[in-house]
Amino acid sequence: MSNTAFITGATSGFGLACARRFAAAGWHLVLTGRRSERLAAIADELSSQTQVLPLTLDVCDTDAVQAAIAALPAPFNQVRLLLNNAGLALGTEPAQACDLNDWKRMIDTNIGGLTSVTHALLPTLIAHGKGASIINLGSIAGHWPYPGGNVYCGTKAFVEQFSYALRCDLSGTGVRVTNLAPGLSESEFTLVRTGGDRAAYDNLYRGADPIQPDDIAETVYWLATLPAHLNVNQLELMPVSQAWSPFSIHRES
Ligand code: NDP
Ligand code: 8X3
Repeated sequence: MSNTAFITGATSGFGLACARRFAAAGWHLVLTGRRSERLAAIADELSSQTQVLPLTLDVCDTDAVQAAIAALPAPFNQVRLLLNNAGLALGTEPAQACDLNDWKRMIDTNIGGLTSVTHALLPTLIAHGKGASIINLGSIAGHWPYPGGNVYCGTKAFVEQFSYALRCDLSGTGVRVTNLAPGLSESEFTLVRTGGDRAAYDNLYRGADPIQPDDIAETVYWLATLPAHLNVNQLELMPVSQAWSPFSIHRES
C-alpha cells in the first residue's frame, strides 16, 4: 500500500513545512487550503520529489469536503496519514469585546472543519489499518487558558478531547490518534490573528527563539513513522523560552 498524507492547511506554516518533509520522504500528498495559487506553486515545487494532488478546499464547506474526499483518485485515496492542521485564531481581545463572527469562524474551522474532514476520511484510514495515523493540531491553548484566548482556547480543548475519544472508538482498527499541542510558533498564524499587524508579529517573536514550522514537520514525520504498535496520545511542545506565569489576582484596592 502506498504512503499518502492528506494535509489540511498546506499553504503556509506547519502544513507547508509538513508537505515538504513528507515529500522528501517520498510520500504521496493531498494538499489542501483555500489559496489555490499557493497550492499550485507548492505542488509544482514538490512535483520532482513525489506525486502531489493540490485541492482547493475550505474545510468549513462540509459538502465540498465530502465530495472532494469521495472523489480522490488512486493513489491519493489510500490515505495513511490525516494531518488535521487547518485552523486559526482571530483576535486577542477579552471575551466581552470580541466579535461573535470571529468566534463562530474559529469554531467552524477548528472544530467543524476538523471533524468533517475526519469523518469523511475515517473509512479510508480504517481500511489502511495498522500504521495509519490521525494527527490533530491542538495547542497549549487547549491546556492553559490565557487572557484573550477565550474561544480559541476552547476549540483546542475540543481537539484534545476529540482526539482521545477517537482513540477509544478506533481501538482494534490499528489507526492511531495524536493530539499535537505546540506553544509559541512563528508563522502567519499571528498575522491572521491580528488582522495583518506586522508590528505585533515582530513583537511576539522578538528574542524568543520560537518553534519553527520545520520543527513541527520533523515532529509530525516522527509521529507518523513510529512503529505501528505505538500511539503517542498527546505531545505538548514549547520553545525553551516559554514557561508558565503565576495566576493573576485582581485586588479591589
Ligand atoms: P498558518 O496561518 O501559517 O497556517 C494555517 C493554515 O490553515 C493555512 O494553510 C490556511 O490555508 C489554513 N486554513 C485556515 N482556515 C482554513 C479553512 N477554512 N479551510 C482550509 N484551510 C484553512 O498557521 P500555523 O501553521 O501556525 O497553524 C496551523 C495549525 O497549528 C492551526 O490549527 C493552529 O491553530 C495550530 N497551532 C499554531 C500555533 C502557532 O503558534 N503558530 C501553536 C499551536 C497550534 P488557507 O488560508 O490557504 O486556507
Ligand atoms: C497557538 C499558541 O499560545 O498563541 O495555538 O495560543 S497560543
